[in-house]
Amino acid sequence: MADLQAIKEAVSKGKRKDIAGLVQTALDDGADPNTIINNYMIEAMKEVGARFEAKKIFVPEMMIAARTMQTGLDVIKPLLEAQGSQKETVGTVVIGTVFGDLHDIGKNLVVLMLESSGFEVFNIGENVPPEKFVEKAKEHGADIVGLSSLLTTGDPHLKATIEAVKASDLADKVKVVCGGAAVTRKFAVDQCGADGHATDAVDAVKTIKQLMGLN
Ligand code: B1M
Repeated sequence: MADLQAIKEAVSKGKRKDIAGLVQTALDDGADPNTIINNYMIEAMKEVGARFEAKKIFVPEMMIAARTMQTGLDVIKPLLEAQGSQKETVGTVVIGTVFGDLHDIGKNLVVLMLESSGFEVFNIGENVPPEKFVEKAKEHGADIVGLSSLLTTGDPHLKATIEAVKASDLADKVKVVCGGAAVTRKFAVDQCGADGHATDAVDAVKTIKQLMGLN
């Protein structure tokens, strides 16, 4: 019988050795991969963030929790990838985490969801300077540039990246979509001129499809 609470606890407590088995058992018992991710793993990471903020845990514990989540995601990944494997490419996305920010789990989830929805995605990594977003968007003929930002100190870099895309000759070809815990719609869209903002990976797919006129 699937013990989804045990998955949440394993991520939250950083029980990396247990997580793959727990996730596999849950999948074998018929649990929905998206439910495991959204209702248990991401919730666990929110708890981890709250404990970090309250100074009950520190960076190493946060890191171990992140690695545990990643190990669990690796079990789910092939299932989500298979959902997208038969579809034709519906658009091209270049995505990265903004300069100064090394958080990658949320961005990688967005990548997974986009790929499973038929997008070709170029994941250009973390700590990405504005000019690299522009360069890679040109190189890959992107329809969308996706920016992920988890730190409030990333705000100026998010703004600089949006400005760099809008100042380039990509401006009328490419739409910029932003997301991540530190980013609000007000800041990204209203103040910085991004074309879209998404709250989670499912919303990212929906927002990008809307911007491309695919809905
Ligand atoms: Co960091 N960290 N961290 N951290 N970390 C946060 C973000 C923090 C909120 C924790 C806290 O204090 N409560 C806080 C930021 C505070 C702030 O700026 N206001 C923080 C801090 C302070 C730091 C350091 C500065 C700590 C330090 O060193 N003193 C440091 C910074 C390092 C750096 O980047 N330069 C740091 C380091 C780390 C670790 C390396 C230990 C680790 C990251 C490991 C990794 O990513 N490989 C880590 C972790 C794990 C977290 C928390 C706990 C969890 C992040 C996560 O993976 N969540 C986080 C607390 C929190 O977010 N509640 C925290 C799960 C993930 C699925 O969610 O990333 O939000 P998320 O992605 C979601 C949505 O946001 C959205 O969809 C995703 C899926 O639903 N989304 C998009 C994301 N990108 C999108 C793009 C889109 C659309 C949607 O369109 C393109």
